[in-house]
Amino acid sequence: MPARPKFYLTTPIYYTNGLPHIGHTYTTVVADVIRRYKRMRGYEVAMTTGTDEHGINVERAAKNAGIPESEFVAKMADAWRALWDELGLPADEFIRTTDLRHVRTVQWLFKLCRENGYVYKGHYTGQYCIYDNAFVNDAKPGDNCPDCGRPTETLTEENYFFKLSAFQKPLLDFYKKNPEFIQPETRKNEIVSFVEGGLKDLSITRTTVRWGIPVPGEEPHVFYVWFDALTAYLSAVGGPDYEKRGFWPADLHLVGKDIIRFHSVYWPAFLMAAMLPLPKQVWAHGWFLMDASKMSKSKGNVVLPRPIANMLGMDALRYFLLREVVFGQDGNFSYDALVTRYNSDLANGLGNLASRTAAMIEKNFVGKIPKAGKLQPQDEALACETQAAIGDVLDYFDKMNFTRALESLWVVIAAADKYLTTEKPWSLGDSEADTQRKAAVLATTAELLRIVTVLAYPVLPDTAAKIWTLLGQPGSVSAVELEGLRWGQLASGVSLGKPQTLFPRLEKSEAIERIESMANEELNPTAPPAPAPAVASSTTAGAAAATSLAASEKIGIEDFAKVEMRVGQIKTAERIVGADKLLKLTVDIGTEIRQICAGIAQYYEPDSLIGRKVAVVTNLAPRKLRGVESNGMIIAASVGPEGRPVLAGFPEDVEVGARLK
Ligand code: ME8
Repeated sequence: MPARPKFYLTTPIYYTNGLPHIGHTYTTVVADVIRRYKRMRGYEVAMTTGTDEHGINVERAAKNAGIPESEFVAKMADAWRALWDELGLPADEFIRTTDLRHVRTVQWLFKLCRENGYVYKGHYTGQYCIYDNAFVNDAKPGDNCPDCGRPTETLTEENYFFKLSAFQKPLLDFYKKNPEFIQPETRKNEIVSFVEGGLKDLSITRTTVRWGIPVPGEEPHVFYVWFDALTAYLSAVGGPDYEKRGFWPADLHLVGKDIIRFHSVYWPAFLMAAMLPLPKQVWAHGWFLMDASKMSKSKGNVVLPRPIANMLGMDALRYFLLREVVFGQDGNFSYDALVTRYNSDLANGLGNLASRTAAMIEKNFVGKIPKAGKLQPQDEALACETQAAIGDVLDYFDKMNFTRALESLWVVIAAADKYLTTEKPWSLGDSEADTQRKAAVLATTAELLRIVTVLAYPVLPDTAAKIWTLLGQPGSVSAVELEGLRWGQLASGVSLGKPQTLFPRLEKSEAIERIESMANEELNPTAPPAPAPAVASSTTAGAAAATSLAASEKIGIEDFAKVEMRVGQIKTAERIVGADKLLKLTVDIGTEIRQICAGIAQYYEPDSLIGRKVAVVTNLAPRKLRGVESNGMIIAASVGPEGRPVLAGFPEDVEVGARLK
């Protein structure tokens, strides 16, 4: 058997001073989709992701955590790796920039660049924050430090420089010869004009940073940010021995638009200087925004992947990320749009088509896929439409136009729904002619479903595997070769697998409240669980992972003392549009008036609450519930199997603001 061609793709090597949010998940999901797609097209694929572990920010974060840097980054790298595994996005190569194989590769690359005359020692002058011990990029004399707000000082230190200026022409020539190197086109134009504007040499080592890869024989120099981080792509597939593995040069670097310049200017220049092969393509996607701004933990607008995967299933999140926003453009993330798509496209669309097709075959053909027999023009028309969609979808996948690929598939699903509605196989009787007609209609629908399933696999791997089993098809759907996918290959006579609900329909507001509640718990792990808006568990797709202390586990008084509770008095109360269970309250806690959301709307009329004295947890981190900020928590008993909230109160009159101990 001839060796399969190799395909190597990467995500960025993510910083370890935080944990993955939906933005990081997006890039990694796309990488996984391409990996699965390329495997179905006959490639041997390697996908690298990893962690960027050096630099001043990590030095600081470790100091805050009171542990050595090496311990801090090891914990963070474990957490990143574990989350990718849990979400079904495991790396083929997980590279850490503290791995020895990476350290050696960076030092080797530096040696090559230096031997070829592209590295020199010089002095870097910039604004330095003596309190944070770091240079402040882009600051001018007189500017304050953006982190601590204190004045910066002008400082000069010895650095190694990379002669980036020597690569202006070689880079422009390279872009011209390889017009697809930078994608999408708009980004390419930006980069070309940036390079045409002239390139300054780049400082690639620091003597004021301690936590980094040492420059051999040149201590205290350590490599600085991009020379270190970008090289990880090469370290992951053999470093100096890259030829043995055969995966370098990379076929595709997937990045967000924030780091396109480093990947399409610095990285090819470093490799040119070292006379190493250059990657074939850099693809920059846009940002997922929350409330039209970039996500950040301090703004409280970070969307986490795990609660969504737990509630809707990872396939639903993958589908949404790829379907909602055209790859390359920015888009807004909203739970509302997510659950809407889940219900319309997955539950009512694909899920419904699969389950009704299987149910009709079960009922009419004792659960065995019938042979199509004699066809009518409308059956053949649907076959032609589906066959044509195969070419379109593959073409869209090749062009990384995932939105269009999925749209095309859902057009086919809609055509099948319409076909069933027109042909009405359920209204046919048991005569031979009617039975033959039912066989033709159901075999046609099952064949369409088989093709949709194969094509959807890269985006919906779990669902596709389930439908494949449901249709009783041989082997694994992931092993189907896309090259040979044609109408007419459905295995007939085989028995259907056990029916199962693929995407149970969800009540939107309940689903959102549940996701938000899980996200709040993940973001504030020490906070006691919110008076959670209860969700009927029969509607949840995944195991909702609400972790709380086991009833028998004891805490010390010092743990209890961390929770500050006070007597509060409710001043106003109103319902929140679109959130059936939540009330928005303003509560006087003695020192201030707080806005607090409480999941009690189904049991308390807003007006009945005004003036009521309640127990309030006052030192919870603020969080958003259905987009409304909640700054504290009202204590309520949870009564009965449905968890009916009953507000804690005070039989004697108490002063507002009194502390509960
Ligand atoms: O930049 N929308 O790491 P990083 C879409 N260590 N994608 C997003 C996103 C959002 N809101 N937020 C983050 C670094 N991303 C360097 C990279 S590579 C040699 C070194 C994704 O942890 C997107 O891929 O800040 C972006 O480029 C990347 O995460 C930045 O991750």
